[in-house]
Amino acid sequence: MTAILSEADRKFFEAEGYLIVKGFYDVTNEITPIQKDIYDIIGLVAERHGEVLNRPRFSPEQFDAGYNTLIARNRNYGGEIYDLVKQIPAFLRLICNERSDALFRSLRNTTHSGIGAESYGIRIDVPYEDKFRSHWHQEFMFQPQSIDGIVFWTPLLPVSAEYGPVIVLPKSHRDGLCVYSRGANYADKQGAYQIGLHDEDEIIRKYEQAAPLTEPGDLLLMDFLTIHGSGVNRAGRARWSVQSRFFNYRDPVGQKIGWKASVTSGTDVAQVFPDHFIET
Ligand SMILES: O=C(O)CCC(=O)C(=O)O
Ligand SMILES: [Fe+2]
Repeated sequence: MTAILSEADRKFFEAEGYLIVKGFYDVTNEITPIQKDIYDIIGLVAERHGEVLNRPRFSPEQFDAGYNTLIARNRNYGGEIYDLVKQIPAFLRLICNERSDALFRSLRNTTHSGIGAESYGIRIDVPYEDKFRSHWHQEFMFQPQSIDGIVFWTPLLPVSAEYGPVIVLPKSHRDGLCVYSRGANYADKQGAYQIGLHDEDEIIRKYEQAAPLTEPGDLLLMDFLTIHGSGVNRAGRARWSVQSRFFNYRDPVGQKIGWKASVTSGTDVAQVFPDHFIET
């Protein structure tokens, strides 16, 4: 497990706080099996609700056939599918595969990597739906495991501009953990989604924006301190993507706070980061 990344890539990641690794995953062996199970789960959920779907046979290009139709009939079907696809063995194999782990350990020069509880999943970003979009954030505020953690993000379909790729603010990781508030800009949102950057506009204005285009097999890495957010999906189809995160048990900050679980698992980040949190 040596030389997973070129020296240039490694330097780019350190300097910019993100990196695209083209073709990191083997599409046929690692991505297609996930797509196949998603296709079948969509069918099984439809069946469970007595919904008839007329759809083409499975193909990697149209693995989510029927999803749009189903959520148009009842949006809750989408939520059911969202929870179920995280339990696909091929997905779990992908997120903890040896090469990803080795890549993390080598980037962070550590012997002890971890994957936080509920720190991984498959996003299904439905066109024009705002409710579940991730607004600007740094991962560490939502996944307080180690400050040097890294997000691994990979698409299940080709993400062109109309799909609203993830927007990254290059070099923002260099300025450290921002101050956040709850119940300000995002007061009308659900639970963890209420937490947002304090003085968001002012902070975002300081950086350039990058929205890299990706296709199945490509890997987007983001430093846990890099500010990023969801683009707006204007395509006629949901943007499906896999996210997972590794943290470093050897990180002193993580050790001090006790490698906490994610906000969605119930961690109260206002308590974990009293100096980085304003309650409004
Ligand atoms: O896919 C997105 O829109 C956001 C992804 C994200 O915030 C993450 O993977 O940490
Ligand atoms: Fe994120």
